[in-house]
Amino acid sequence: MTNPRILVLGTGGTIAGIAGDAMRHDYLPGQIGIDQWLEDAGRYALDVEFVGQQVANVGSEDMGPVIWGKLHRAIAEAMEDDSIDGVIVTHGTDTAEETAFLLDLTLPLNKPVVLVGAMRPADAVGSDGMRNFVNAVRVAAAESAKGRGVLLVMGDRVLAARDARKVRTRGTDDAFRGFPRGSVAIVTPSALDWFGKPWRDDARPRFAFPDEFPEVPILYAAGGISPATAERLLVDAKGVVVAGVGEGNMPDAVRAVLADRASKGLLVVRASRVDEGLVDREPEDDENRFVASRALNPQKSRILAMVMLANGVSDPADFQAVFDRP
Ligand code: DAS
Repeated sequence: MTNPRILVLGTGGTIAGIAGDAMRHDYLPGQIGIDQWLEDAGRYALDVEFVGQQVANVGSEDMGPVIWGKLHRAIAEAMEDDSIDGVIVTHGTDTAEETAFLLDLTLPLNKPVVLVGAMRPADAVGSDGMRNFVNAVRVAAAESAKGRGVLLVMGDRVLAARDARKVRTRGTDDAFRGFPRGSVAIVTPSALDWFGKPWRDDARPRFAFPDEFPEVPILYAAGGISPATAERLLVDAKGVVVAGVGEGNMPDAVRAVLADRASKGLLVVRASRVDEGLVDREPEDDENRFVASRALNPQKSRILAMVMLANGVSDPADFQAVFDRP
């Protein structure tokens, strides 16, 4: 029996970062190349064979369509390559949830795909990167990880891409949580325990990867925010996601601007600035042609909105059906 062969795509982030000293005075993301990283990981005798590819080496605040496109192409090829059993993407934690969700929506997924990052640089006191990576290897090499879409491994937790979100800027054990399902598994270097059965019975891509990403800004609602702010934000926009107060609410004057633009074809998604904020449809959403984000936070609502717009979706009812899908 040969060992599983795992493709590891490096994009940078803190997992590949260097602190410089215990106080992180000289912190820089994306300093360790994937070859060096995999050589270091080789010390742990993981019974897998690694194939490394440096896709980028950036802080994930600079993640976007160009690197997304490179990741999508590399992983789609790996799905067709019988010599690859699973894929790991090392990624900054700041936008990992967005990349994971985008790939979850647009990739063929007949093998495990796992995103992993770190809250502390590789040379920091209490660094978490290599543990997270070894955990990710256990998941990516597991037959039981198939049929679960793209997964994110952080802090001994396995999260579904659709649920994953970064909830803390510091700390290693609970920086990420899954909403609404919580963790779908617990993983350590020596064990992987799933909390349920696979849920993706169709390995085909749900949507085509966008040739071009439409402009979909996020309007962060707050007390007294002006309709003029909304108007300025909507220049060139094909859609807008509202990080609404409470359950996707906004000042009446802003709602009026968005309803007017929605009547002319703008996609308007009501999400919430509240963490773990479920946003369900309101009666006036039909009249306003608004879409409710349900369990998706604003940044993942934007990913879904861009993908659907790029795939030619235009009817609010069609958008809502996909936001509703667990
Ligand atoms: N350096 C930030 C990033 O690249 C944070 C991190 O990776 O944890 O997202």
